[in-house]
Amino acid sequence: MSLTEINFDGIVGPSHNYAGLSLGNIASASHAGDTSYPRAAALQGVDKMRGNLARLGVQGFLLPLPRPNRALGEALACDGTEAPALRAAPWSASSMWTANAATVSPAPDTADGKCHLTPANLVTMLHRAQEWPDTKRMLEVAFGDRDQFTVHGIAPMTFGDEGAANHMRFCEGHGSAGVEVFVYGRPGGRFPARQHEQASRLVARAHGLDPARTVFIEQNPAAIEAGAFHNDVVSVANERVLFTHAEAFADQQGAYDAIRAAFPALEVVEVPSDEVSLAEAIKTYLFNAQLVTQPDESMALIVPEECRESASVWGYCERMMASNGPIREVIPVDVRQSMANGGGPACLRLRVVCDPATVDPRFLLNETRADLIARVIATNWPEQIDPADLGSDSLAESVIAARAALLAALELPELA
Ligand code: SUG
Repeated sequence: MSLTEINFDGIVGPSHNYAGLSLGNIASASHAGDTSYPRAAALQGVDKMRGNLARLGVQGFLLPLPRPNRALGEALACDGTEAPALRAAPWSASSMWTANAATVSPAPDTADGKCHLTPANLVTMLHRAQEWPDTKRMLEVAFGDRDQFTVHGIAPMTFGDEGAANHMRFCEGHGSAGVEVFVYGRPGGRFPARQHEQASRLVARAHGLDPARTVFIEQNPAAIEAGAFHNDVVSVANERVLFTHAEAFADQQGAYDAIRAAFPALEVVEVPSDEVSLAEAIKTYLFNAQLVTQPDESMALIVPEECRESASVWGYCERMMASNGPIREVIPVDVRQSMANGGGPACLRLRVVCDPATVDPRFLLNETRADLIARVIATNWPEQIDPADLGSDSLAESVIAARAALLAALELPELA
């Protein structure tokens, strides 16, 4: 059994649009009303996956969920007179950000030696709270081997849970026992704190984590105020390395101390505010990066293209690459369509450490499948969507047909 980290990217759905639905997500708010380009968005995602497949040797994917969600439209009594934000919610393609699909605890961390997944309830945002039933069904198919995986029910709706975006794992190597760190927000600020402490704690208990190897940390309220609606907008971890902005946590030194007490090998790469301001970090999504271990054991940081366009951020990256630190390579990728809704490279992936042989192979990428997916997208995904189109019958037909074509091509009738 060889345990490997697999990144499962969300394929961008055919209804990808800019409706400004996420309060506290600056990119989503500032692009509200813009025309979106679902075909280009999904092809950008496929290109990112192809790059990572070549770089890492393994890559998974998750499928877009059924949209428009008629049940939500009916529950909202949508009849054309409702507010545009309500009309848009059943059309959201937000499940592309699979870092919010679930929290994952790999087998070496859990009491029963299985990999545990808890789908996130995403209750804070209406358009995201509709995701979990279909996400759970899909996870049960992809990770259907009951000897290896347990897919749990969601946390009760009273406790907001946003999944892996607020979860970090430290370990010597992906296959060895890890220390899991849960980052939560304290409510009461200008923007919602989407990850509640009680949700983090109950997920840790449900997964059977060892309390001595589990750490709970409060996110810096100032970071939430500045637009870091998930912790993965201001920090990312891989193996022994924490790459973080200096203002990510409520008590920065206390956070390092707490992680180090459970994981003494911790190596912190802290980006000081006078080199990259919190605002610039959030604008460029420097930390919404994929910090990955390459086959030669070196670490690379896969960042959005936007990082290269910022003098302070790219200057920092160049100094980091020239330094003796653990991150020697920074690789920009173009995910601009997703970025305009607040989703960088790290939002688009869910990390699962497991033996690839135990995953339903229909969710694993290879070159042939990448070509197939790209072809279905190029033929079926709408080229553009204006938010005023949402609600139209003809758009609904083409979005439904596009997803059906992808399920047929990938032979996944269970998800229909
Ligand atoms: O939940 N954007 C997503 C972005 C999620 C990013 N995920 C991570 N940080 N892991 C969100 O705010 C925008 C939808 C809209 O405005 O139409 C949106 O849902």
